[in-house]
Parts: sequence; C-alpha cells; structure tokens
Amino acid sequence: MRLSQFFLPTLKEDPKEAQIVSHRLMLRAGMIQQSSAGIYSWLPLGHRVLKNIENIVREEQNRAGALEILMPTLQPADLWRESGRYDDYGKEMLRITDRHDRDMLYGPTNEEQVTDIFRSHVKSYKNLPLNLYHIQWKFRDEVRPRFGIMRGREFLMKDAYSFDLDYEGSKIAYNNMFVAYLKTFARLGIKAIPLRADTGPIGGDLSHEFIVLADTGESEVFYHKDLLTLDTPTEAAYSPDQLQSIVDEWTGYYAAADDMHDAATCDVAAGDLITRRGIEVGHIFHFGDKYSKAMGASVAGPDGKETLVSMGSYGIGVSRLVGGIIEASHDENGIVWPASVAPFDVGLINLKSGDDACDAACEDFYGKLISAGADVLYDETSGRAGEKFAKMDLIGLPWQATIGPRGVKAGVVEVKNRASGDKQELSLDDALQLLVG
Ligand code: 5CA
Repeated sequence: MRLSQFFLPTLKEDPKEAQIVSHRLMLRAGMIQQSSAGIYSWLPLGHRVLKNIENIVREEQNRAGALEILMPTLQPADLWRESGRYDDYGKEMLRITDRHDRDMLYGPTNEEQVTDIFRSHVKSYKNLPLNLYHIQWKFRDEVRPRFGIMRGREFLMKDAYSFDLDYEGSKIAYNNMFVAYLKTFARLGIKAIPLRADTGPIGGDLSHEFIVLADTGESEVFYHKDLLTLDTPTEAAYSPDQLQSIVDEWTGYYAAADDMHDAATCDVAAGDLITRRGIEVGHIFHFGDKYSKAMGASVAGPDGKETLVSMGSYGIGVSRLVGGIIEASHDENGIVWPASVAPFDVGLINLKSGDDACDAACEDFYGKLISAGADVLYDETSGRAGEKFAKMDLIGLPWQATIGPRGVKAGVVEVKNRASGDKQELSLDDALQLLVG
C-alpha cells in the first residue's frame, strides 16, 4: 500500500477528549472516528487491526471445535421476555419499536437468541456437545461510555455458547474455552490472566474474567506473582483430563479483582501478592440450565428422558482488545504492535521522493517485499524525514525500512525494529531475508 493512496488521517497534537493512552493513540494514528458517545467508525488502519484480532479469535474458536454462525444485531423482545431478562436488563438495553409496534432490541448479548436456535433443531443427546459462536456487534447503553472503544456503547464481541447433556459435559466445554482463551491471548501478543469473577446479569455459578495488565485498567487486580510465569498451552487438542489440569494449574494461584478480593481471607504472603490494574478482555460463564429451563431447551437423553441442556457462554471483547493491546504495548512515540495484529508488517520510508535513484531503489525493494508476501506501507510522499519517522513510530508497525540517497550509493537499507529501537544497515538482500525470510 502506497501511503499517498491510503487514508491515514493522523493528528500531530494530542486530542483533548482522550483521557487514556490507547484512546489518544488511536485518534492520533487515524484508526477511529467518534460518531456519537461510545460509537465509532473504524478507519482503514484501525479496521485492519480489528480484522487481524477477529481472525485470530476465529481461528482459535474453530480449532477448539466451536462452529461459527451469525445472529442478527436486532432481536425480538419476546425471546427476552421468556428468560425474564427483558425487564431485568434495565436501561443498558437499547429498546426499539418497529413500524408494526413490535418490541425489538439491539442485542447486548445472545443467550436467548442462540437457545432459540438450539431448541428449534436439536432434539437428541446424540447431537451434543455443541458450541456455536459468532462475532457480531453488540449494543449496551452504558451510563458512562469512556476511554474510546474500551468502554463503548456499540462494540464487537465474540460470543460462544456451549450445549451439553449434563454438568460434567459442560464443565469440559468450559475448560475447553478456558484453554482456547489462553492460546488466543498469547497469539495476540498479550499476557491475560484469568480471575474468578462475579457472574452479573449473565448469571450462573462459575465464571472467570481474563484481564490484561495495564495501569489504566478499570479494575484493580490482586494475584500471586508466579501466575505470570506459567507457560501457555500449545498442543492442538487436549483430553478432558488434560484440560482440567491446565485449568487447575492456572486457577491454582490466587487471583481476584477488587470486587472479589478480600484482604482478610487472602492467604498469599505479602511479598508474593502483586496489585496492578487490568482491563477485562474476556469473560466466560457456566450457568447450567438457567436459560434452557426458562426457554425449554431439552433433548432426549440416552435413557429416552427429556433432559434440560447444560450451558455456558464465552465472550471476548474484540474491539476492546484493540485498545487493550495498545495499553499493554506502546512507548512515548506511539503504538508498538505485536506482529500478529499489526496493520502492516513493514513501513518502507523513501527519504528523498523525487530522486530518481532513491525512487528506483524503493520501488524495487517494495516490489520484492510484496512478492515475498509482506504487507507493506510505503511512504513515498514528499514529507520531511522527521515527519515520516514520527508517523511510522506513531502507527507502530513492527519493522521500518528506510532508504535514502546515501544508502542507495552504498547499496544498503536501514532496518529498525520498532519494539527494541535497534537499527542496522543491511544489504537489500539481507534486509529482505530479515523482514520476510
Ligand atoms: N454473554 C456473555 C459472554 S458471551 C457476555 O456478554 N459477557 S460480558 O458481558 O462479560 O462481555 C464479554 C466481553 O465483551 C467482556 O469481557 C469485554 O471484553 C467486552 N465488553 C463488554 N462490555 C463492553 C463495552 N461496553 N465496550 C467494549 N467491550 C465490552
């Protein structure tokens, strides 16, 4: 992509409305634009990151055996009347009336909708276990939308729903998602720690939040220091026993958010207890037959008896993750994207656009990078060198490659690693090897 043909409305100054670094950097890097309070448009750079995150989340859900569907954003109120949540949900739910005076709502989550799909089609235990997920926009009319897309009103969520014949089965489904989440967050380049959590309006008896540590997080978290030293599971699949032992290992250390932490009962030695702030990027719930009972979702069991299915739901804040990753990975010059989610792999800077030799060397290198499969943002504009460097640092691509008149003469390109700041002068071939080899 040539910068002159891209749409990258960066800002030189810090926007006044942004209170936290991720919001400030997303606005400055031209990733998003506010439409109204808590509602944003995603501009090309932001959209690329959002899609990269979405794809990693999708791949790990598919790998875990969940099946992708797509449910609508607008739902009929009647489904929510069946579960009793139409009244319970309060003002956070955006209620809409259509032209026939039918009550509708913009979905804040999809337990009811997916239970309705399930009960219409699944009648036998032989079709279980089943896990259906979608990646869809949600709406919650938050009292105080803030921090940009971190606490939005409209936001993109991955929500998966598991259906099992009994508690044992649904515990395996829960553990399976727990482990899939550890893998997902590791691939996104972040360390997210699971905490025992309150179940809130979703309900249920068992729940974990996954929290990314960042000073600007909304909740305070307390955890045993050894939790951060655990290795992320890497195998493609695990047996139910293996899943249980991974979950036991990760939940064996003390970890709690402020609403669950009790200094009096916490038995971790003071020197081992770490207190930080964190951002909730995922939340999983086991709620058994709460919805299947209210909505009549049952199957014939092996003994022929009708049995209410045991369920869980599993959310990841896909749009919130964009901000969460920035909070966890930035410096004073801008964003530092983990390679897996970066909007481009390499930023190529032409230090003297218009100079025949420079232009030719850049074009040649640009072509070679693309042929080798790299996603490249090529700054061939006539801006000043300082501005070009500042812009590349701000948008945080993992690698920068700079070609100027001196380098052209010497046959070298300067390659900078955004995260470490390390720079090296390499021949074009060696640079290519390093960037795409
Ligand atoms: N039905 C369950 C799981 S599918 C559910 O809705 N869980 S949730 O309420 O915890 O939301 C799941 C994830 O969505 C959260 O962990 C968080 O990362 C994200 N999320 C929730 N509210 C917002 C919001 N207002 N803005 C951005 N992301 C949000």
